[in-house]
Amino acid sequence: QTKTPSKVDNMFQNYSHSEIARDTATIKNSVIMHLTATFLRTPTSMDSGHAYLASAFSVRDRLLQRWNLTNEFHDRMKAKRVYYMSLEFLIGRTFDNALLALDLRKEYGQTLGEVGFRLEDIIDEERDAALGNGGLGRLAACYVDSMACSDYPGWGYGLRYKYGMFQQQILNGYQVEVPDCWLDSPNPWEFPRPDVTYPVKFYGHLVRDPNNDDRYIWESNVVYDAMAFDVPVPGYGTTNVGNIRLWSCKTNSLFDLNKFNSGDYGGATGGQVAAQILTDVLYPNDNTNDGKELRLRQEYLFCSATMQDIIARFKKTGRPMSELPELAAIQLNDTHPTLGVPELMRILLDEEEMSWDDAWEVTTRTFAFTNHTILPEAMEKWPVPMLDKILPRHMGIIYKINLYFLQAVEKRFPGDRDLLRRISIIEESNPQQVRMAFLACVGSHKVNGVAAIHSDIIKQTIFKDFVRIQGEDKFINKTNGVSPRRWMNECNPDMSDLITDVVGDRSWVNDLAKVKKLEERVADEDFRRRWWDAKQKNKQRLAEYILTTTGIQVNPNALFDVQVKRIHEYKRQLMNILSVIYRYHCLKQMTPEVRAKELHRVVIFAGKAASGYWVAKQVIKLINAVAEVVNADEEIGDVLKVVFIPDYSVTAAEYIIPASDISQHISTAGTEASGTSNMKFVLNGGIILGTVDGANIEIGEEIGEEQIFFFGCLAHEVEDFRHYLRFNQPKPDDALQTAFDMIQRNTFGDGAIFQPLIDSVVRGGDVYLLSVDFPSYIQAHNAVEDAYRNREEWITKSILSVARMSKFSSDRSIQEYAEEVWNIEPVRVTSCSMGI
Ligand code: GPQ
Repeated sequence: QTKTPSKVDNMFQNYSHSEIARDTATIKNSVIMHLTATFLRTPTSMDSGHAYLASAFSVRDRLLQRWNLTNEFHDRMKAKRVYYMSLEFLIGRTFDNALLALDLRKEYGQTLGEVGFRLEDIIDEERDAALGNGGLGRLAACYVDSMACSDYPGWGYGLRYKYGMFQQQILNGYQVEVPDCWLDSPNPWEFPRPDVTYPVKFYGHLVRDPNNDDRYIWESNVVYDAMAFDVPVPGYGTTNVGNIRLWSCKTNSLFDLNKFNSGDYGGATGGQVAAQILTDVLYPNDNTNDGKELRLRQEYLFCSATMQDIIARFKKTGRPMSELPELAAIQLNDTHPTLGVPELMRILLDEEEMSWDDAWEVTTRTFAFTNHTILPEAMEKWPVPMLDKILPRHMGIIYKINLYFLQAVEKRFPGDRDLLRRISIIEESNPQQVRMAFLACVGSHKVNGVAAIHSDIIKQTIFKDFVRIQGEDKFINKTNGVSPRRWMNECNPDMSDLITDVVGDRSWVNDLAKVKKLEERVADEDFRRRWWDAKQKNKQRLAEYILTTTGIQVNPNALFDVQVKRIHEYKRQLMNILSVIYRYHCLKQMTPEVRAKELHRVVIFAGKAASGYWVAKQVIKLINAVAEVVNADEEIGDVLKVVFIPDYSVTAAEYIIPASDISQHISTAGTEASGTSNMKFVLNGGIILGTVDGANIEIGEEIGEEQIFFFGCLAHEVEDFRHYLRFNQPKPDDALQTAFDMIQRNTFGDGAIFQPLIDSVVRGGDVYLLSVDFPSYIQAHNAVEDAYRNREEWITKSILSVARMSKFSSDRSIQEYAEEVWNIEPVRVTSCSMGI
């Protein structure tokens, strides 16, 4: 049946002109409607869980209208879209974010108040969507937020894991992992799209097309269906609503009725189990690659469904395949989605019957690649035999990409066999391995790092030869950023209200350059006091959170010293806790009178360790062991408290970050590609204690060196130190030695448990240079302490920092990507513009 376009247009136009009413009476009705009709409850039997669900569904109705409109509009405009491909989206909660974006927070607060609930409690009912590990996944979430808020037609693509990032419990000081069953209750923030489903093949064999040398037919009877779930990304200050499309493996068709009828019940569902497991779990590795076959199949399911979807959408425009790069830009968030490159080649060659050269041109003009680490253990490599078995066609395509690439290089640099060995996409190890970073690089027209220093380092290390071969211009920098919506306006309402007072309105939330105006108020006594009070209130809130999550009572007037991030040796939580041990030692040496004059301090840790990362888990145990002893020491009292907050998450970060006085970003120089929480802390008026690494450097440049405490060796010195320490015993200074001695003397329980941590420094070559940086680290701590004692100086630092941080809005990052990588422009959706 065909539709009459004009009639449909009119209907849609009328609908989109009539934004759903926002008065509290209508809102209340819609909440009650969902309560009764969607959840079969009544107002009398409503608990806070259902109050959340009913309110969320009612907010979602309002969002949906804009969402539909956005997609319809972009389709009609044939706007070029960017597709951000990422195996991780660390979204967190959506309800509060949507309320703020729609400017309905007050109305919903009032409505919920009328039926006896506090908005804050209802917000707390929502579970995090934790489909990511750490910085890389959260960056993806900030980037789709910025695309939505800046009116860029952009979509995220990812996987809908049934179990997200595991929940961390602490038992006897050790991390215990508990599955994150986040989909157990209804999820208002996703839309199943059973009609958007693609078949994805695995295994099988190839048949060559006798009439076309570039073309193969891939025959396989292992075919899984990937089904789309769409997650709305509310734009703030715009009607634009972005989309994250997440794939889930659909298993219905894999039920074997014949086996069932013959009584083989296990066999009947076996195919379903094998398929479903593909999108069951998020791999909990941050900055490490474990090379599991299931992960490879996950990556391919993701890439294949995404590429099929992008091409299906493109085809609706009626334009020839050669014009794909005019309408689609694809960003690879690290190497995890790199199979998208050979998958696009496969579709163009085998299904669209393009020539190799044309297909390759389209592919490289479409893809761009972001590298997020140079840690060797994180580099993705897949054994050739594994790839060949699971994806025979792709292995063939990768061989050919490599062959043509090496031939071109050989032509330009004849006879340099060592160069060819170094840059080959296939590593000549046993077995051979596919180097995914090289494949991503060769398959893309732009390659970028995530902070200036990191982008320089990758040009001098992993991509050095590629810079020479493919030219300097291909390798660029895009310094990361974070969303001011979530990381200021939402998580820090008091500071945000203050900024709004200074700016005159809330437009700074989408235009962070306006915070510059804070500088004018730095000498205003009243303002300074309110600024301090806002921080104190956040610290009070965190103190309550700490009490409920750990049972530890902390004094909100103490200095809050925070290190929250994934637990990793390169991030050096070990160095931090060793300095705490040393501080404890010093305090114990003092007379009570002297000790009473010491600055009171709460040292706060949080973060998860990958399940298989034993050393990181021992660090968690050490932190908890130290906390137990220090916190129980009556002589010490409030002068020093140590807290490990369990189950770090986006939501926990929203409590912790606004409450920090000082936060630590202390990776060995050259190892933290960028860091993004460093930006969040400073945007919330906190000061950084950090190494000269990642985005710390650019933060220092922007806010001024008086506002940041740097210490430690520099990136270019690291190699020499490491070389020295490979052949010489490290020499811990007295402070570090004291900390080791205290552990070994069983001050924190059985010291033998922690001997491997000490050995990693004194016997294992001290790869992360704790012994090198410890003296300057302690000095920096002392400098922080002196500065904090001077409250007026501290407030000045805090205000000036926030005022100068606008560079680190993800809106700036996205604008740079849009202009220099994706070549896309904002498309402002208005209900009127539907008329054209
Ligand atoms: N990052 Cl490779 C992750 O969070 N996980 C990863 O697997 C890799 C990188 C981080 C990186 O460590 C941080 O320095 C960055 O700020 C972040 O990606 C976003 O670029």
